[in-house]
Amino acid sequence: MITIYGIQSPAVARLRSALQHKGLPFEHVSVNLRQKSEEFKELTPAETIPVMQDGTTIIGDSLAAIAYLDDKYHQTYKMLGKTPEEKGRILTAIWAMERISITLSPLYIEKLAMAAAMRANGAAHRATIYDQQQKDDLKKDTLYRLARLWEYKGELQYFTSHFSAADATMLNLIKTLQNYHYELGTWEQWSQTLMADKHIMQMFAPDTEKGVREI
Ligand SMILES: N[C@@H](CCC(=O)N[C@@H](CS)C(=O)NCC(=O)O)C(=O)O
Repeated sequence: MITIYGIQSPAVARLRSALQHKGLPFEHVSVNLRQKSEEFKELTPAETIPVMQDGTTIIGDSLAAIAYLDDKYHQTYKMLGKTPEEKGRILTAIWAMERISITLSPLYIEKLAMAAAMRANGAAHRATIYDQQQKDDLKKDTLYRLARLWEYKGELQYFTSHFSAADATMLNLIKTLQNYHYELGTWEQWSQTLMADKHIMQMFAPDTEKGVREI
């Protein structure tokens, strides 16, 4: 049985989606990010969720975990493409999205009032709050980058021939941006179409879903 540490978060949803598509059984352990336990910190130098445990293998990044799963369980559904070319395309799209996500973290910190908890966890240097001008600039820049990604995706339904980690990452990003009341136009419609697929939609653990235990 594979364990995912962490449950309701964008990066966790991306990994959960990979396990669901691959048909590999897994369980969640919840993680208290506001007060990180020693048990959690021992799992990962990054101290972020998700962490994935498969037997004695422990991986502390969702994309690294997906790459591991594609290699280790190579007969299962490929989340990073069926060919090296698809893999390159998927990872390029993901990098463009990660570049957006990194700039959004001050909004997340403000919305969830995370600054105090981050400081308590020794992460004060990241507890930044944007002023209104920065928020306006961020929105403009984000919408520009989303338009570039729409061009990059092109006429295809997915970034490649089939649903992949790039599409899962984009669904996460759209959900996050909707929380900040961004108007996303065509991406919003694209997201609605994909989320109508039950198999895809299940990547997001409901707020009520709990891990088998909490650390
Ligand atoms: N690139 C990492 C990102 C992980 C990440 O930033 N996780 C967030 C939640 S989505 C987290 O653990 N934040 C708490 C912190 O940074 O202290 C991955 O894909 O696993």
